[in-house]
Amino acid sequence: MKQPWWKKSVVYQIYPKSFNDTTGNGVGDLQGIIEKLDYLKALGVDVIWLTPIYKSPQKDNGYDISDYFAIHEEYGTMEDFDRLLEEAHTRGIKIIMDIVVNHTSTENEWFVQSRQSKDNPYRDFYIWKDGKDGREPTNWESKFGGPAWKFDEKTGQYYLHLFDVTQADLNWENEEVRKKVYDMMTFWFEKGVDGFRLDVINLISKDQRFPDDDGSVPPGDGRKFYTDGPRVHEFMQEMNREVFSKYDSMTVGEMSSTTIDHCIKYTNPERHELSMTFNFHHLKVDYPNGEKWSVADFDFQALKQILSKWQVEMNKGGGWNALFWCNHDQPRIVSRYGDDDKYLTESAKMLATTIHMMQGTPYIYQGEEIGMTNPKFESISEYRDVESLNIFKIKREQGMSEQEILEILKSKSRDNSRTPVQWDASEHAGFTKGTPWINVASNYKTINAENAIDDKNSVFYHYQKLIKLRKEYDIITDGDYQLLIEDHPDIFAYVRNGKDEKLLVVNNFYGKDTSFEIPSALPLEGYTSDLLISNYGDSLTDITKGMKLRPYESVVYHLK
Ligand code: TEU
Repeated sequence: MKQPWWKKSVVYQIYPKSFNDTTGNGVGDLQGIIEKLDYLKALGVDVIWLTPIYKSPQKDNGYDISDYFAIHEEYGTMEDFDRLLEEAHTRGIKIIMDIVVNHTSTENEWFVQSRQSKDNPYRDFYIWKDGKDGREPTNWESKFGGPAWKFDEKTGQYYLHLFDVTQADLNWENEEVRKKVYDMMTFWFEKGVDGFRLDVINLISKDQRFPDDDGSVPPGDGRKFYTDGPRVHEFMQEMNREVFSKYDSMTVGEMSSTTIDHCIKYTNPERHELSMTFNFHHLKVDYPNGEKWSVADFDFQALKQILSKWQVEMNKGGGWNALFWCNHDQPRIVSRYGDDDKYLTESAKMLATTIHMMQGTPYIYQGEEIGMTNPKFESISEYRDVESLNIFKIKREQGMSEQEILEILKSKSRDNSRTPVQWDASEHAGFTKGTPWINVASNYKTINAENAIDDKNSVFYHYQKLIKLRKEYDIITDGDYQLLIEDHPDIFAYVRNGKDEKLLVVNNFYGKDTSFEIPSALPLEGYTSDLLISNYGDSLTDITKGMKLRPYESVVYHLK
């Protein structure tokens, strides 16, 4: 049976605010994306994921939508969007939109109406509850810190906000809400978009008992009462039936704190829910005891086990992974699991190879393809992210020193990935002629797209080659996965098994020489090996029983 197009696609995520500004207001815009489409075509990406561009007060940079049918004025007009879509399609690049339907901005007309009175027709579009014993209806916490309920004087009730207080959760139990959402999605599909990235879509079904969290199951912030909730699969199947099934579309769900079993249910095609899912377990191995707000080395053995378990189980269950290291919420991977100094190029390429040779659809976050790093801001005044600023305030109130919090933000803040794309060595890295809404990282004179295009050994051309390999070798899309030498202290090695061919992927995750023996689990007799890609110009062209790898050396061999 013909495979869906997105199984061989590579997606490029654009955070418009920080991509390319053509008006000089310091904020990226849609025209700025149009001007870089040829750059993306040269990279070889098939799909662009646009983070929210809808009208928004921008409290959470667009994840607080006030009008689903209008373009945020700083980004341009609906005509600009139509032109972007046409120009992308002309180049054979599809566009998927980021859609946020777990919550809306409190400036959305639906919420403005809902808060007017208890009998307003929109009242039940949101989740309003009476307080309990003079406090919030439940002890749930917002993911951005503080209580997840806000008291509204006008009608004397609380409304639920799992994120910022300006992001009110929609009531998905209300059929009217679901119908409005499906109509809105249809509006964008009818304009010609190719699919959606669905923001925290596994949080939309809440346990209607709204119980307190007794903390017996960590982390005790209430997420167990709304994560992969009681009706979530019913709602996904309804959304697919009412909307997705009517278009040749790709849909990817962002699944906060989810499980493999649920992701198999979300993505097995026989269930008609979503095309694929993002999960974040591999990006929490530097959260000691699950605590994001800390500075810690990543747990390499846990990383190998988690990525491998998801590869094996999702394949077995007929599910489909979205493969990624970076996005607009995560620190830059080369600063996090690689080396953003001496071995920046080698480690950035190694990290790319590690996930691009896996089964799933790979995602490249803007600037990842040129090795952009965390900016290492020195002052809280440089930060813009609502989550980071909330955490700074909370930690200061708890008595943590400013310096200690700044060290944590340098490592974990979402702003690490939100600094402007570094296009060239001119002022503000060629991102804007004005003052950027957030500072550019100070290394832009060396790390920028112009230098990358001029350097045949750059990270850019490594990504370009990985994308080409995915098109050329079906084994990357279809082969089974097997972790090798799983306890090795430095090496992440795996093999992809095809009918009469294999792919051997070996990555040194550390900045020192290491070695390993090809395990008996990988019989080499009768195979010839062909080096497909490496991050050193002179890696061994064929495998031998005992192999040595240099700092961050990464090799892929095709065995047939
Ligand atoms: O993110 C959901 C989310 O859970 C992450 O933001 C992360 O959990 C958070 O940083 C807490 O550590 C999505 C969007 O990607 C994010 O940008 C939005 O802020 C959020 O939802 C609310 O819409």
